[in-house]
Amino acid sequence: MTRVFPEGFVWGSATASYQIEGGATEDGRGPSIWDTYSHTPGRTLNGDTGDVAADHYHRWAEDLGHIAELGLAAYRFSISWPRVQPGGCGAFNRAGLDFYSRLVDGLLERGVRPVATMYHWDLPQELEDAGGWPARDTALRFRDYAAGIVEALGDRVHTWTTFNEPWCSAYLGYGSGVHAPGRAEPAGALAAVHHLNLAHGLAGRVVRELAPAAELSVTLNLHVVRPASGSAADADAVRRIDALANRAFLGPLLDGAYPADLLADTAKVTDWSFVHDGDERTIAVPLDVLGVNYYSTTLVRAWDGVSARSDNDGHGSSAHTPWIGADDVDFLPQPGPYTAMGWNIEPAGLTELLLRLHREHPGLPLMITENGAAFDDVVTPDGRVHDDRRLDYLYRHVDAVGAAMDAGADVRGYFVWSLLDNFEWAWGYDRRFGIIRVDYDTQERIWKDSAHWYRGLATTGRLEPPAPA
Ligand code: GBH
Repeated sequence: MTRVFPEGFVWGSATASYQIEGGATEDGRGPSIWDTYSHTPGRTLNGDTGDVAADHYHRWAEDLGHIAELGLAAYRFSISWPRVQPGGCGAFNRAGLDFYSRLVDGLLERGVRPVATMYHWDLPQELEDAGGWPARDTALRFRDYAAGIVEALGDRVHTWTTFNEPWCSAYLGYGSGVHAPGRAEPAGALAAVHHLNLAHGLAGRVVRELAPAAELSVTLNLHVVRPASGSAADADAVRRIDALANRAFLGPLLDGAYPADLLADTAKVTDWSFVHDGDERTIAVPLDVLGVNYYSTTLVRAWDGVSARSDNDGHGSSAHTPWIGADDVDFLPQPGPYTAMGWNIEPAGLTELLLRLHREHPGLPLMITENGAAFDDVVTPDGRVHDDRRLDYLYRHVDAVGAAMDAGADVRGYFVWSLLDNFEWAWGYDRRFGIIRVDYDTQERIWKDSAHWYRGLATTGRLEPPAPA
């Protein structure tokens, strides 16, 4: 079936600074927690680092050409905090700000809407040394950083997104430790949740003041959590994971308060005294649009304490759980098919998620700020990449977005993750999410079949089923 998206629906693609830029020590950039982490033996697959990545720091103009040729209406990128403010506080680095200023101007010249994320995981190392996100001061430093970049780029940026997936920063960075800075401190992870939320509120107010014409958003990786059975115990496991994964952010952001059940569930870990009077009001700065990243679903059951556990919950190589205070919840494998990340492919979960948000927060515009898939791509002798499975994944998820819109969800746009193959965090360069292939020996960019297909979608707004292979 052909699906026609409304005029003005925004088609874009997304990247993140540490994953594509390289230029890790150039023009005054300071170290981030991901430089430290990736250079620590054993932390990333094959010891890969973002030192060079897709060399976007030098090839940005070529990459702008690809964005324009794809016919995209918007480009979502992130600003590297240590590139523009190397120590995380004090002086800004002119050369770093100029890089993003050129990028924004280049997008505007090509008629592409700049969507800037302030923080996609690359905290200046000096701030981590001072305590990182478990420390309240980091949120205050973030406000000053936000003021510096909004002053420099201001209204030229169409949408300011404060954070990308604070869930990952808090729980993977400080809970399970499979992301930088690699700490496993349950109470610290919950403090990080709060300080990330607080930093969002503080920075949001800066955007309102300094760039009143810009839109304000935050991007969350919300979880679609399903129970293994109809039992009351499994329903309670869903409730608890939903609290940690979703409502720990949606609550303060949209309802002005942390959910009472979250505080009760985690009372053994912390008393939440890091939440000061007035913080929840600060966090609830009105949003213009909520960014939603979606990849897969989560299946849970209450663990009976006896049977073997599946533990399919993103522990990775870590012995520590990201699910603070929920050690007795078991994460079950799902039926597949899977992407190269081992994530279950389930487009209906995206429709379900969008309709939940529509139901619980009517009137809040939504944007899919990431969706995409890693597969093992093969380059044919004539230099093509027939990435049928990625193309099919994208087709079915865009269709799922359309289905949610048919049912009333106010979705404004869709950004494919990712424009380019890039540094996939703990998985290094082994996992490829790009619609454009990067040859890491030559830095040559090659359009995969999915890129050709996406250009058709972006330029017509018509979603056609992929031609059978
Ligand atoms: C996004 O994170 C990132 O924003 C982006 O930088 C990254 O390249 C892209 O996705 C692809 O990975 O722990 O049980 O929830 C994805 C967030 C968090 C989704 C961990 C899958 C694993 C299962 N991911 N989650 S669980």
